[in-house]
Amino acid sequence: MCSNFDRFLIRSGFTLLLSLLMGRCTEKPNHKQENVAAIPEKNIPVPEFDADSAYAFVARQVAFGPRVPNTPAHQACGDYLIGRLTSYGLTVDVQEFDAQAYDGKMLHLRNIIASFQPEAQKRIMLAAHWDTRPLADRDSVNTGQPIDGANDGASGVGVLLEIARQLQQADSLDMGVDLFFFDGEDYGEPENYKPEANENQQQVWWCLGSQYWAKHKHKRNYLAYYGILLDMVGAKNATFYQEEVSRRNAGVVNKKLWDAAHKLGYGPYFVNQHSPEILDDHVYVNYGASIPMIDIIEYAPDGDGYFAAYHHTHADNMDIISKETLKAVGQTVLYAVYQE
Ligand code: AHN
Ligand code: ZN
Repeated sequence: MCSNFDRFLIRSGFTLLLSLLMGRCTEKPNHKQENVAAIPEKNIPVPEFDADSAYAFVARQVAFGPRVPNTPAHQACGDYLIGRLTSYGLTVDVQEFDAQAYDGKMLHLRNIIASFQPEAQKRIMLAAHWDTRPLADRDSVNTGQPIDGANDGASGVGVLLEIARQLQQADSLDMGVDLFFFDGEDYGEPENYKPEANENQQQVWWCLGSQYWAKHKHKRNYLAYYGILLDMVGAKNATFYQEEVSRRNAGVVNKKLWDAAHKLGYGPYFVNQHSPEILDDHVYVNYGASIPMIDIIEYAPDGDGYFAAYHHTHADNMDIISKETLKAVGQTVLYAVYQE
């Protein structure tokens, strides 16, 4: 029997029943399975996702310091991302806007959108958030200090940058790909935050960039076939479960990605079970922009909530980043894109 039900499960008896039926309490997966090269049904060769390159992109972001909105590190990292993406021949749109934070502060934010083959009708959306959390509210020390966000932020961006680099040579692809780097995802209120009596409680303080984009698309009538969000995709021995909002809105996409991962030998990372719903940028893409988007996000079934112990602590640094995990996610996403 499961010993520690997370608070999401406690909140929802239905989810609890469902996850018990789905056998959520099985053994931890073994990550040692060998990778086998696979040829997608379309027979177009899929480029090799270079995990060393992705890792270097993660380290480069961390080297700027925490990418907290309104700081020089945040500004410098945003400029770096725009420079990299432009150098790969992509068309880069930058959405600059100000958004209010839970504490009343005005944040100066940028969503960065890099497009491969911008004229193509059929498009796939890949996304990550590039900002990092301004505090370490799940740590026991220095909780007021910002975190490195090597996994929470930089890992998804690192995978997207490596995909951007690979797309340079993608002359066999006949569709478009848009890489979204959302800002202001992780500026949500602290764990123990007590709202002011007069505070508007309807406002969600997480995902400020995707909330803005859903209301102000970078292109009028923008549409994509589907989307994939990457969040915390670089930790050692990470496990990705099919998250509930993703399943509800883009179940077919979930299946496509999990099937691809298993075919490629990454089954131990992509567990064929469900995880509870999570508030993340895909929520606003699904419900705000009506584009089906899944979230590939680490789920720690044995943790005391959704996330592993490093989450929103100073342990979220380069020490927990694994090239193998970056490879599993990056190669799976590339494979899925090339299958379309
Ligand atoms: C909440 O904790 C409400 N949502 C998680 C989304 C998130 C935070 N992803 C990374 N950091
Ligand atoms: Zn976070």
